[in-house]
Amino acid sequence: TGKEKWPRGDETVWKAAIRGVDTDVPSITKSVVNHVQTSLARQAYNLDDLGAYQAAAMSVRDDLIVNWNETQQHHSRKSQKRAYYLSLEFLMGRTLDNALLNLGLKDKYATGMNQLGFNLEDILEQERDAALGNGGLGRLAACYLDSSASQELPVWGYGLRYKYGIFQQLISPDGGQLEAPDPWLEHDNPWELPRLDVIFDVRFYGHSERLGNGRAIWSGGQEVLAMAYDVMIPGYDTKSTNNLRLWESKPKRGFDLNSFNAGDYERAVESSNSAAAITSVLYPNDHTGFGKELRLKQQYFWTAASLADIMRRFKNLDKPITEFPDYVAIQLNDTHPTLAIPELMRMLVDEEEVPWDTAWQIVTNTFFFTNHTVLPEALEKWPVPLMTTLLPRHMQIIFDINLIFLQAVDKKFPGDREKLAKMSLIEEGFPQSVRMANLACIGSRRVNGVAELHSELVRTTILKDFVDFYGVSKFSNVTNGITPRRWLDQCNPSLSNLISETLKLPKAVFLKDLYKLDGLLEHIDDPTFQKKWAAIKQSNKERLAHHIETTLGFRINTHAMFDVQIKRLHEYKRQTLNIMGVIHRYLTLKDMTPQERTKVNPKVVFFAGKAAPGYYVAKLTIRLIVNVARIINIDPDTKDLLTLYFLPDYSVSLAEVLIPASDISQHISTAGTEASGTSNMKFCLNGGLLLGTVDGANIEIAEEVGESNVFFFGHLTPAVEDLRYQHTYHAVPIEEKCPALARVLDEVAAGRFGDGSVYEPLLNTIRQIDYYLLTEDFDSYIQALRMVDDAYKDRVEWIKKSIRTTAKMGKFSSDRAIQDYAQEYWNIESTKIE
Ligand code: GL7
Repeated sequence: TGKEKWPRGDETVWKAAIRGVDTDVPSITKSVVNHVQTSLARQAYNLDDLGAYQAAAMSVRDDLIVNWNETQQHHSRKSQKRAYYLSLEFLMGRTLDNALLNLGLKDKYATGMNQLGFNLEDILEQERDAALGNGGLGRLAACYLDSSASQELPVWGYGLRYKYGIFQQLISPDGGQLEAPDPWLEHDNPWELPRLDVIFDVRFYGHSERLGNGRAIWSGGQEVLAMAYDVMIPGYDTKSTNNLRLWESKPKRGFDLNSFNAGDYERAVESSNSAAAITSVLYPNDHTGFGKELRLKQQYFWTAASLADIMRRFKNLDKPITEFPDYVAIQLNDTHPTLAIPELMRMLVDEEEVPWDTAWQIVTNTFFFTNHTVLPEALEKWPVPLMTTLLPRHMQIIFDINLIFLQAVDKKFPGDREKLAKMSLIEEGFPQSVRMANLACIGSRRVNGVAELHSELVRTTILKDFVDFYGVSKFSNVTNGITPRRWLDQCNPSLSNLISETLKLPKAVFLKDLYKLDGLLEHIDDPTFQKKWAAIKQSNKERLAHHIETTLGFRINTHAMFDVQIKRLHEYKRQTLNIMGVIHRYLTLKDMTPQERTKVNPKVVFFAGKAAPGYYVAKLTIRLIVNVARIINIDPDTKDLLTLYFLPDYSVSLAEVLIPASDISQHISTAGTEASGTSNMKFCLNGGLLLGTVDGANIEIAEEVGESNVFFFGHLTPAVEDLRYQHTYHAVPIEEKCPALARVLDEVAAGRFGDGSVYEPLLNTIRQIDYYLLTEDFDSYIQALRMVDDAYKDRVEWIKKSIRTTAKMGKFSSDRAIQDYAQEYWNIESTKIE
């Protein structure tokens, strides 16, 4: 406001000394060298690329801190309502390149580093990915942070600072997946600021004593400390810089002094180790609700610390507690943070002495819940005995919420016992368990799915009874989005430049309003533009080939069509369908005469993705892919026409090289199983075409680009249930239903790609129940692949499809998605940081 008094000393001296963001090249080199000398304590003459990266990162960080401080002060001064995005995963990838782009300093740093004898591109490669996530859900959170900051919205992320991110994937000599830890913090992380002053106590175990007035006292047990690390999130083309706060667990006492004095050193450090373990590792499972005690501990630790922090910030505003929802909106990214609901109840009722009903009013106006999957195995359930031991007060609160809720249900649907049983927060069984999705649903103001079809499935399947109870308006859709800064400008700078030149618009215009890409359609028939477009795709294919040759030693034919499937290995995503399709293509090629083969388009198929370490069938699929590659890539009859690569250790950074190089990418989940998918959007934004099922966001992509620009195949969602029923009760032998697939399976079993018996369990998933319906979709899949081949032969048409696809991606910017959340759900406003 300018009215505050300068706290101490001479204001003019302070003001002259306060650092602004100095953006001229000499200031940049000065700051980098300064960090080399002081922060790194190294000499300029023996600096390597890693040191240069670290110094450049710290120099950029200085700028971010200035903006970040100003942004936070500004939001506080204006007492603005803020939104908090609680996510157990933030899959950030690398930061330096993104920060430079968002700050508009990339060229200047390139020049400055060049003057110091370094190549910026090489330096960028030194950074390790921050891989605090499994896949789509975690990367979505990262895109949403970028969009929030870019749109100048007061949004914070809250997550955990795992010491080890998602495991590194190695391929063993037999072709299987091996896991190694990801010690990503080994080289120090310049992008985080430890906040020694932001520390909270978090309690586990102990006992809860009811006081008779609705309140209780929870005491005893184990207390650990949550310490904050702040990660600055720069907006694009704005000063606005948001915060991602990650919690680290620490022991409350370094060690137990009594045991120490008694000489029992192991015992002395035991509790300290158990406290530190809470944030030691990211769980490498996705789409699974199966969790262990440590996972529940992580969830509570994180939600308790985050809520304590949010409450403290709210209290600084000096407003009545009933106004909490006017200043705070909390988005629950899937059910993982659902404990925030009973935790806020506990804080309000037990600590703030708010009456139960008022507290529930506050809670249900604060939270918003996003569901990310309808797969039954992913619905989180926690055993009541575990919850009672670990969080005795929360278990009481959940029972109380349930009692009141079920009374209301009974009133609305008198005597409908089945409904009560289905809607209860407690699932009967041995033991009983707490249904987290039900709790998230009733404790939130709104519930949303992540694509139109998915949101409809949420309404009509997993949360149907809740729709009947609350009415449909509580349940809506926000289709996912991706940030065009990283997924166009950063990963494909030449395409971004061409778009800018063609539209005659500065990049900042279309990178902030992606609908502007629509203007490309005017140029779609211009042969010069088409040539430039095709040349960029070609150079991206060469960039990928170069990357593969330098990292793995394979030489890739860049004149072939590049066909890419990159995502977590999961049966529902059907990498098996793809590999069976590859084998089918191989067998077909083998059956051809040399003359016939001359008419075939060469193709290179890429796979990448990790399997959950305990997911046997998924790991077997990787092994099959690798071993098929080993055979077909050296077959002299076919190797010029078909090769296959499994690229190990898929990551955000690898995606940034793969996606711009793709001609066609595969999104082939069984209809109704992939909630949205987000890489489909990334491929399309980079001019890659899509081969997919009528599922998730594929449908909305087709609505935008036109069905003739997408290669669709397979059964539709409504058919899936009936087909599964038939598979169970009226199974038709695979030889009859799908001879082409039967032949492929037989070849695998017969040992054409190494010991066939190894793959029996995988083949049986298809031969027996075939839950994911490969036998139903295989023929139409092969037909779709053929259509892709035919379409690719007409290069001009293909390029036009590619241009059209990019041009119609406006809807899929995460800026649009985050605006939906901000306006429809959180009710927060943008503010310019001057
Ligand atoms: C997922 C969905 O499977 C995926 O389709 C979606 O795009 C993503 C983000 O909404 O969320 N759900 C889920 O549990 N994981 C996902 O990636 C792990």
